[in-house]
Amino acid sequence: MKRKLLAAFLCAAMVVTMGAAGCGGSSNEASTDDTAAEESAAEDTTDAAEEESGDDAAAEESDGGVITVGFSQVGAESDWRTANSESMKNTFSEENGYKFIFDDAQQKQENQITAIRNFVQQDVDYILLAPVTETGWDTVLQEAKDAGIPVIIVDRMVDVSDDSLYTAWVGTNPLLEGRKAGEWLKAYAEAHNIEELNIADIQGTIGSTAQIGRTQGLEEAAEKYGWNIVVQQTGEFTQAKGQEVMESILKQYDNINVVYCENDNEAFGAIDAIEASGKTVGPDGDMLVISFDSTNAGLTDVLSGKIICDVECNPLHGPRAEELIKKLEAGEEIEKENYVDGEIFAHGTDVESVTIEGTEYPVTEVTEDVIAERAY
Ligand code: GYE
Repeated sequence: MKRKLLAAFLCAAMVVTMGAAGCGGSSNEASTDDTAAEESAAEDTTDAAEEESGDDAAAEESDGGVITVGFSQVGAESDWRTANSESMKNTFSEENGYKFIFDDAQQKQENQITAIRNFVQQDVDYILLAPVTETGWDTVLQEAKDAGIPVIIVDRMVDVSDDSLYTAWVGTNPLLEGRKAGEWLKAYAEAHNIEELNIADIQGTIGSTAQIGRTQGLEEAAEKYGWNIVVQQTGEFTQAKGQEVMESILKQYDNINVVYCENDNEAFGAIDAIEASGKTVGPDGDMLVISFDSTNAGLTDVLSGKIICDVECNPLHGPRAEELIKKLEAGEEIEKENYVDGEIFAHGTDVESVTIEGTEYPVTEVTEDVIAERAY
C-alpha cells in the first residue's frame, strides 16, 4: 500500500529481468530449487497482471487501502500446522481488506528464504514468517529490513544476532509446555506408584523452537527426578515419521514405559506402531503416551487414554498477527514478544494441577464436551 510507487518501479525491473509482466500475485507451492521458484514467481506475476490490468496509477487507486501480506509457512506437516494456515488465510482475506500471498515451504528453510526474497521483490506491506528452525535468518531478514518491510515472526522463534531484524514475535512457549508435561508425569507416576520411568522421546524438527523447548522440559524433569531417557530421535512432527521411529525403537528396546511425543501427529504414528507390535497404550497398558498440541483428534485419544496427557499449543495466530499489523498501521507501539497461553489436558483426574516456578496450572480432564469445543 504505502510503497506502491516503489513497487511499480520494482515491477518494471522484474518485467525486464524476468520477461514477465506485472507485480504481486501468489505463490502457493514453493519449489525446491531457486530457479524453479523464480520461474513460478514469474508465472504468478503474469496472472496478477491479468487481474490488475491498467496503468500503475489506476492500480494505485483501485488498491483502496488493501494491505498486502506475504506469509512464509513452514509446511503442512501436522494438524496443528493446517489449523494455523487456515487461521491465517481466514484472517487475511480479501473481505477483510488484504491481499494475502501464502507460501508453503515444505519444511525447507531454503524455500522460506526464497519466499521472503520474492515478498521483498513484490514489495509487500508486511512479511509473516513461521520459521522452520531458529538459526540461519540473519541475511534474509536484513534484506527485508533494508527494503523497509516489517517482519512479524509467528509460532517458532528466530535466533538472530540483532533483534531489530524483526518487528515482533507471536507464539506459544514450548519450554513451559515441556515443563508442564514433566511435572504432570511426576505427579501421575507418584499417584500410580510407578517407580522407574524409561522414556522414549520422539522429538520434533531438530532446531525448531517447539523441539528445543519441549525436549528441554523433559530433560530437566528427568534430571530432577532421576528418570531414564532411553532414546531421543526426531519424528519431524509428522505421523509417518513418528510411526517409523517408534517401530525402530520397539525393535531396539524392551523396557520403554513412557513415550514422550513432541506433537499429536507423532503420537498418532507412535500409537499405531505400538499397537501393531502387540503392546498396549493407556493407563492400564504397557506404555503411557504424552503429547502436545491438543488437536481435536489428540483430545479424542486423551478421552480413551491412548494419550494420557496432552499439553495445549494454540495454532490460531491469524487474529493475533492481524492485531499487531493493525496497531502498526495506526502508528501504535507493539510488544516485541507476544506469548499465548495453553491448557493441560489429561485422561482422568489423578493430577489436579501442576506448579512451575511458583505458578499453579490447572489440569483439565478431557470429556466429550471438551472435544466438541475443539474445532481443529
Ligand atoms: O506443535 C507441531 C507443528 O511449531 C508449535 O509445529 C509448532 C509445532 C506444533 O508441526 O504440531
